[in-house]
Formats: sequence, C-alpha cells, structure tokens
Amino acid sequence: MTIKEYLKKFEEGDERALSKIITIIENGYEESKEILEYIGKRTGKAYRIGITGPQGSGKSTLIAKLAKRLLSKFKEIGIIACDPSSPFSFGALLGDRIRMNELFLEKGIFIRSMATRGSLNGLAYKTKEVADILDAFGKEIIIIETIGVGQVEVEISNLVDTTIVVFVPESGDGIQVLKAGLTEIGDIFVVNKSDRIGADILFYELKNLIEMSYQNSKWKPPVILTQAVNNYGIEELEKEIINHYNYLIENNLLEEKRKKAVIRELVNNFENEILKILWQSERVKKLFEKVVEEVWEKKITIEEGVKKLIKEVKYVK
Ligand SMILES: Nc1nc2c(ncn2[C@@H]2O[C@H](COP(=O)(O)OP(=O)(O)O)[C@@H](O)[C@H]2O)c(=O)[nH]1
Ligand SMILES: [Mg+2]
Repeated sequence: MTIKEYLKKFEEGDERALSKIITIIENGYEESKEILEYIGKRTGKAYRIGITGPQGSGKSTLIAKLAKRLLSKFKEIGIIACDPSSPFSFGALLGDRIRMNELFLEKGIFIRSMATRGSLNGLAYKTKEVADILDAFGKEIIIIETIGVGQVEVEISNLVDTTIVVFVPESGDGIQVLKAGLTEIGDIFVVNKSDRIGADILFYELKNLIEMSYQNSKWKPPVILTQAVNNYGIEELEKEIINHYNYLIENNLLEEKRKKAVIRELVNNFENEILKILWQSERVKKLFEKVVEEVWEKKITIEEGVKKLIKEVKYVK
C-alpha cells in the first residue's frame, strides 16, 4: 500500500493503518515527512495526560483503571507506554501489556508501547509525534506513561496538558522527593500502594511540601492516596483531572500552555537544524581544524578561536 492509501484508511478509523503509520514514524522512514504534514494539520482536539513516577510504582495499573473509568465519558482513548526496555528485551514491555491486558478488549482503547532505549528524559524518541498521530486519529484522551528518572522528566510536562506524578511509600521521605524536582512539574500528585506501610507519612509530608511550594500559585496540586490494584482512589483521581482541565479552561491557560510547547519545539528544532547545517559546511569543518591547532599551540585563546568561527558562519548556506 502507498502512504496515501494508508492515510485514507487512517482517516476511516482503521487501527491497523494507525499502527502502521506509527511504526513508519518511529523508524523515521522516508515517508515520515508526508505523514507528519498530514498529521500536523489535524491535531489539537485531544486532551493529553502524562503519568510519571518510578518504575514499578503502579503507573500502568493506574492507567488501566483510569482508562476504564474514562470510557464511560469518552469513546476514544489512546495510551502510550514509554518503556525502558531495549527493543531486544521484551520482558518489561510484556509486563505493561499484561497489566493493560483487560483494556485490550475494550473498544475505543488503543495502546502502544514504545522503547525509551536509554533516553535521558524517560520518554521514547518520537513520543510527541505518536501522541499527535493518536490525536489526529480521533482519540479524545491520550495518556502517556513515562518513567520518572530524576530532574529530566520535566519534558513530559511540556508534552501534556495535565501531569500526574506518582509516588509510592518506598519513594523515601518528602525532602528527597522535593530535591528530585518532581514537585515542580506535577499538577496532581498520587501516593499509590497506599495499602503499604509508610503511605500515610509520605502523604502528609508531600501535602505539606506541596502546600508550601504552591503558596503563591493559583493551582494548588492535590495529593491523592490510591491503591491501583484495588481500584481505590481512581474516582478521585479522575475528578482531579477534570478539575485541572476546568482550571486550565477557565483561566485561558490551555491555549497558552500549548502555545508555549509549540514555541519550545520550534526553538529546539531550529537550533538543531542550525547546528547540523553548520557542521555540514566544509568551510566550517576546515576552519575548525585550523582553530584547534592554533589554540593547541597557544597562538590564540579559545575565545579568539570562537570569534574566528563565528565570522565564518555568515558564509554558510
Ligand atoms: N500493593 C500494591 N501493589 C500495586 C498497587 N498498584 C500496582 N501494584 C503492583 O505493582 C507492580 C508494578 O505495577 P505497574 O503498574 O507495572 O508499575 P509501573 O512500572 O509504574 O507501570 C505490579 O505488580 C502491580 O500489581 C497498589 O496499589 N498496591
Ligand atoms: Mg508501566
């Protein structure tokens, strides 16, 4: 089939065409450009939710239960599970699939696992593009699961409208949590596995920390106790997601947030492209080698070398 034919099937709501198109984008095939052009004009309708937190904290289980609830209000839900396993180890991937298994049979739910392959931000390469594809396909809600790996999961909050940060009693004390920078990105905080010892302590510590850090902010992120396996607290989680959505809408923040994300993406891509163009230039490459030698022989300083290189930039086409 040609790309045009795939896109036609995609438009008709064919999930196999959807899968195929995601695969093409993930692999960065030649046809990607045509697809992204098509997709790019059709996004913006879906509401995007990100769930981040340590591996094993129950994110997939939470999503499975949440998606089931959301199905009573929305017909079309897309789930992207970013997974740390390399494409060669399907162990963890299978784990997610099994936990979300009960969802596979639900009409309107589409689940895609993506390998993060050692990326630093806990997101898989092309996660944003895949979310856009699901959006264009007609999914009303898109949930993205990522592993919280430290400071860097800030990225997820740039991709979604509502960010949920999951902790478990094993996450350690609240002070450590604050240090990890996670409290800055969450719109909603969840203490899952609240059937375990230490959940209450973590819950109150977290609540205090969040109240302090968000004193001057209009949105006060709620902290919720859940037990994903027992389906406990999911209703409250759903309620808080809707609250946050309403807050964004009522304060005209949804558009603003999304526009900021567009600007960020544009800046990133622009800068990357510029660097690529510069390093592809034979003139720059030659001059660079020369400058290295001159700096090495202490004929010029690093700063002088940089100035020489900058002068060359205007000749780059
Ligand atoms: N005790 C307890 N176990 C849970 C709870 N939620 C999830 N789990 C278990 O924790 C393990 C990891 O869950 P998973 O959803 O795969 O975590 P993820 O890596 O964050 O996606 C699984 O064995 C779940 O059954 C909970 O509320 N309490
Ligand atoms: Mg998972």
